[in-house]
Amino acid sequence: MSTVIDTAQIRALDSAHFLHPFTDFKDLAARGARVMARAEDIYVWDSEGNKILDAMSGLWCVNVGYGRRELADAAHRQMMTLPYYNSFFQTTNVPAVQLAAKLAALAPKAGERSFQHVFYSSSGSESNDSNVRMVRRYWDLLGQPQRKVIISRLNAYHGSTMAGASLGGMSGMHAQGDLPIPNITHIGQPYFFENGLPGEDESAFGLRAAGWLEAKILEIGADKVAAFIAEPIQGAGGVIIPPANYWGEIQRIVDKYGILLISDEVICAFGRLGTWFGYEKFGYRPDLVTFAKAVTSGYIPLGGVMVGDRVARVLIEKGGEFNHGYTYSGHPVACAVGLANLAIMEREQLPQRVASDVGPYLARCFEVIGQHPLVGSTQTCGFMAGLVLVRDKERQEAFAENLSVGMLCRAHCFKNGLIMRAVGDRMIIAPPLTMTHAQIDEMVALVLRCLDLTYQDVKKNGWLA
Ligand code: PXG
Repeated sequence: MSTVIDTAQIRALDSAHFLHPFTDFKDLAARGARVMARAEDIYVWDSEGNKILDAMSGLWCVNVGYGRRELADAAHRQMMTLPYYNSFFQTTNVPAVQLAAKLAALAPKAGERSFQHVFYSSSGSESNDSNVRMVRRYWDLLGQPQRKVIISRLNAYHGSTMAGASLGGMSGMHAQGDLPIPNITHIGQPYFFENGLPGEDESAFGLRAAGWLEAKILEIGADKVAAFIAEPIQGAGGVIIPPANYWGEIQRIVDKYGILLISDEVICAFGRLGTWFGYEKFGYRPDLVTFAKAVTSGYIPLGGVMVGDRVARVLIEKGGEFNHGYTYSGHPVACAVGLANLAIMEREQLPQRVASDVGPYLARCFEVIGQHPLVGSTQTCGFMAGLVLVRDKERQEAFAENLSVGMLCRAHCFKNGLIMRAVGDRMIIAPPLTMTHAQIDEMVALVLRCLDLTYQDVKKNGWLA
């Protein structure tokens, strides 16, 4: 299928009318946006005909790949049957009910930490706003209204609404709009490369990093802490994979003080780590789970919170009316696409495929990438991976921040037909879970070529040690 787009005209209209997210408006208006025209499988094409391998699954969401007719058909069918109805006034709809039941069935059973209930939104940000509302309501209903503080982590990403950006630990976001809102506070992230001490091994660091949570709880007063929120692996923060013992220690601490644990799985759920939910991979037991993105593989906006039995019981039995919700909570078309998407994942066994086949293969490929002279180290988990660019491989020395070596590398990727994200000097990928071995090989060859080109640049500029 070919799409004829007048690139110059679309660029001009874009500059004139479209304010993009996380964008320097003036800068983009001057340079002109790349116009994405179509997509198929793991590739996207821009309006000038360039074919690009999308190693980021759009923005961590297109887990089943592009061009799935089943998802379009599910949306079409539902639009012709019931395109919209609200869930506010004692009404419901079939896809929303079926998807909630499906999500409950996919979550592993674990006593009080089982999940029977879903609260819907249309995005990860909204879902985390809902989490704040639910967590505070929970403690109010239990007669502990002083339990208000939610602890999060620096360099976490939890969305871009007022609550989402406050929960997130991005200093650039806090600097705009008087954030964080009250009663949200942050501890350090479990990033060994940056926060490990000289001579400290990774497991000692894991315990020390988890200990920051206990120290913060004691500093605030345990009776004032409502919840701890974290991503299983920090995605937008740069694929920060915590040490193996980190999550067990976090679980011990939240249990000791009775505080709620929110697992923000907007990136890590739905097969990304080789499990349906990221918390399964690390063996912890959250009370609330945020989801969005890959629940529909990004084909249509949908998000929500899976509400564990501990919280649901209180909200249901003691709560009366919960004064919170969205026009699109339980949107029938979005939920129908969600159901069709999960059916594809089940039929093609995508989580299992990541766990036992393409995940381990990607890990082996990244070991090879790790030998590149520009690469300090690589990390993979399931079907996400990161590497850090360094000026001195031997001494693991970072480049000066103002050199923006990551952005240089990203530019080479775009020019050479590869989408790879740069977070500072960390280069990261999260490809569609459907990739074949041959496609992984193709991606790895592109990564290596772009690393070579970046290496030539930094060498020429005299930036190496
Ligand atoms: N939580 C997590 C863990 C996320 O990754 C959100 C919440 C917010 O979801 P919505 O649907 O409101 O965007 C996200 C979103 C990046 C990038 O640069 C990552 C996200 C969004 C935008 C950019 O990696 N993740």
